[in-house]
Amino acid sequence: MLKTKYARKHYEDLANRLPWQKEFLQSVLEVFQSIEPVLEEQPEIEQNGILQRMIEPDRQIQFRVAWLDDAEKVQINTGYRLEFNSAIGPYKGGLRFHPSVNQSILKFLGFEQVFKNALTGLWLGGGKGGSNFDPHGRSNSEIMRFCQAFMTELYHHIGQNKDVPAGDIGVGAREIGYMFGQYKRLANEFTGALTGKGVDFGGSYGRTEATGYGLCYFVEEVLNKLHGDSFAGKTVTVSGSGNVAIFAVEKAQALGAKVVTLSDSSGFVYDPNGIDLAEVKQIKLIRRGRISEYVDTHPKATYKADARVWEIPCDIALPCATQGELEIEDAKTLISNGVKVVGEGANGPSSLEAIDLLRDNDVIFCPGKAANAGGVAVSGLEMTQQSQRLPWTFNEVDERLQRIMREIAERSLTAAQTYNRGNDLLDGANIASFKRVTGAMIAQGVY
Ligand code: NDP
Ligand code: 2IT
Repeated sequence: MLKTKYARKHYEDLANRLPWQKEFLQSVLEVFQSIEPVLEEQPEIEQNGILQRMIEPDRQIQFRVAWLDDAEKVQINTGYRLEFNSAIGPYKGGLRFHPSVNQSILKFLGFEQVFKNALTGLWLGGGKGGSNFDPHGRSNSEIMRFCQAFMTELYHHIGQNKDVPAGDIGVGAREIGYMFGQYKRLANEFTGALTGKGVDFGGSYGRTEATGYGLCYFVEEVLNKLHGDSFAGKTVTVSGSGNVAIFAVEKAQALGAKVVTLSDSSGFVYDPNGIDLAEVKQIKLIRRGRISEYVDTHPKATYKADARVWEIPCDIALPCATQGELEIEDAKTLISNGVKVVGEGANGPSSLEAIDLLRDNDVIFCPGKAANAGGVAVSGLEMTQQSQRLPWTFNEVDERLQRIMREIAERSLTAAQTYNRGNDLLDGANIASFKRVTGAMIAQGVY
């Protein structure tokens, strides 16, 4: 638990005030636990009320989204944008369309985003938004009408220098395209109020691949630095089968690993010969199907319903689906099967108990706020290119992404070592990003 009185008081106040916001409370506790040595060293943090200001979003916007389905029936969803912290740049973070979206999940994601964005070294504040809309089974026209209705309200709150949303679960290039079209119509100007756009209209090459590729660059760097090792020859399990998972598989394979699993919310596939990514892209990106369809064309692979991929032995585990997908029992299984690295492609996939157990067993734990920052980093590069009105090549973006992921690893390890936390990447990432945001908040005065 928390040792310093200041951190404990504000965590307990939050837990008493908002006990139902479990996801948010977990992420606040995790950060507070890491940064306690900084509180002791810098009394000005308490004097400036930084912790209580940091856990209260600058602004929480909630709105009705009304739209017509294909049967011309009125459908109603709730839309949100949480503008969390703008100390180091305009609010920046994804939009999630999933039935589970609520205030607590968005607060946890927005809070994480503040620190993640600080780690990239770019000028990006933190925010998150979305809707409880479920895109599964909806026609293309329904998706378009929903996106347009959603943007009709969100439009009032965003802008290239104010708040710049992007994709997340359920929001990819198609949805960003529809939302950008609606934004452009309403604003009557072509500005970069969203990232993840098509490369022909203000988007960056490499944004689609950035989170998955960045995750692998980060894991490769850390493996190299800490163990003189790499992906080559390793067995890797990946969960999820969306944007992050697919491009994590692509890069892990390119770096010489054998990836043997992918999953979705219904179950997972295990292919002992290694996942055939061309087939996965057909199923997921072209047909928008389910991962279970993989076994139709790959008879040596197996599909298991209602189960998690972590039961399959691996050297490197990459959770790339969603929060709460790697719990204590999963961590025990991974450890007993000899896992060496857990790299979080998703936001908050591991429970605090699972993280502690992994760290206690010398598994290299790469926290999402560091390991999956490649997506938002390339979003930041997209903003730069749009301001310059000059697109960069894929290789130029990819080289910058590699450099940013190496720098995040370096910043996290240096902070951990400076505060006597050994090579602990979670504490290091939290400390490095907290110090950057804190410094900016203090410099800008109380508001
Ligand atoms: P996608 O919508 O492309 O894919 C999500 C995948 O996760 C799908 O396979 C989906 O399966 C699965 N999934 C979603 N919810 C659940 C659930 N409750 N239980 C089990 N599986 C689930 O999203 P992304 O790949 O973009 O995002 C994945 C994760 O990565 C999220 O945590 C996101 O916040 C994080 N992230 C994304 C970034 C990006 O650039 N897109 C950047 C950084 C982090 P199903 O179809 O069955 O729902
Ligand atoms: O969680 C994340 O970092 C994202 N969904 C990407 C955010 C962004 O603005 O690109």
